Amino acid sequence: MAHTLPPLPYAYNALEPFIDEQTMKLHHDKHHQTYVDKLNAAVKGTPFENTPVDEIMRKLDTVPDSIKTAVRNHGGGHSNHTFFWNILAKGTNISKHCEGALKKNFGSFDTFKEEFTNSTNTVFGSGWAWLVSTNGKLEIITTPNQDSPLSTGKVPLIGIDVWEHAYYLKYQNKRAEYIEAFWNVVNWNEVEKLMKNCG
Ligand code: MN3
Repeated sequence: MAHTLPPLPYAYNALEPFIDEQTMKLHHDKHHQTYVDKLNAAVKGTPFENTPVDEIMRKLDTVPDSIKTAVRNHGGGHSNHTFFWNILAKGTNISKHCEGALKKNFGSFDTFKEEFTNSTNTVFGSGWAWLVSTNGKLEIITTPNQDSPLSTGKVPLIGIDVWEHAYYLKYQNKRAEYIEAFWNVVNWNEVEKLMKNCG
């Protein structure tokens, strides 16, 4: 079965005023759909047509060279955006467990937030910043374009899309304001679940 666009797990306006309805509509229905369509075009007639996208990204080095770049970009786009929608929600609180893990790895929640914000601000051009787990150790990384942390053996726990399409309608060139607003829509319940799964 071909890859399909998962429905947004909430209404387009659910993250207002931090992420606006119009951006969510375009971002999900147009940008994400395009990644899905182009991934399908690339993997048509190969076993990767029926492989869950996260699994494809984990074994990207087994993808034939002729389609590897397309799969890296569009499979990455599909995987990253599916992840992104799920870690967004308004009004959740960070759990004690989650806060403890961040404290252990970064010294304090505030230090983590500052380091994550700084890393996100320094992404040059289009890309993502992530909180990932690497064999249980938490770290902040950035990836260019649509590269997936899964392809380097990391488990994403938080991710922020800093492509201009993610914020330009509302924030224009003010990426720092978008990143500041992002902290209001981190779905800590989901982050907690992901953290527990990776130990
Ligand atoms: Mn995007």
